[in-house]
Amino acid sequence: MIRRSRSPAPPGMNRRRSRISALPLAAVAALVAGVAPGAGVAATTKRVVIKDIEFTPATVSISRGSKVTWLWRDANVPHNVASRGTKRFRSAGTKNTGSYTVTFKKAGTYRYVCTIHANMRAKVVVR
Ligand SMILES: [Cu+2]
Repeated sequence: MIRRSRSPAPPGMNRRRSRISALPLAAVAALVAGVAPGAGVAATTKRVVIKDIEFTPATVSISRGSKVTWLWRDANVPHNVASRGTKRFRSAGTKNTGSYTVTFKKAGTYRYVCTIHANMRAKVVVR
């Protein structure tokens, strides 16, 4: 049911309405400006898809404080995510579905593998 106002809209109403609809735009602009605590660069989350016995993309570049989320998309082949060297991160066990997220706080190159498929190698570059 539609409720109609009995009196016609007062003059200036259209202008007031457009000013109100401009408010969310200002909020979006503030988000785009990316006010990140501490660092001057906005934190982001990048995705790596695990499919066809590959990490795609093989290299992701992010800024410090950003995240990488790995998404398991190989229904019939289990995989894992395991860092190499001293910078450690490792997904729990091997699996076929789900996701795993790591927050990278320090700059550097983080190489990782799937421990059951020797050819599955990739890296995260944090600036
Ligand atoms: Cu694998």
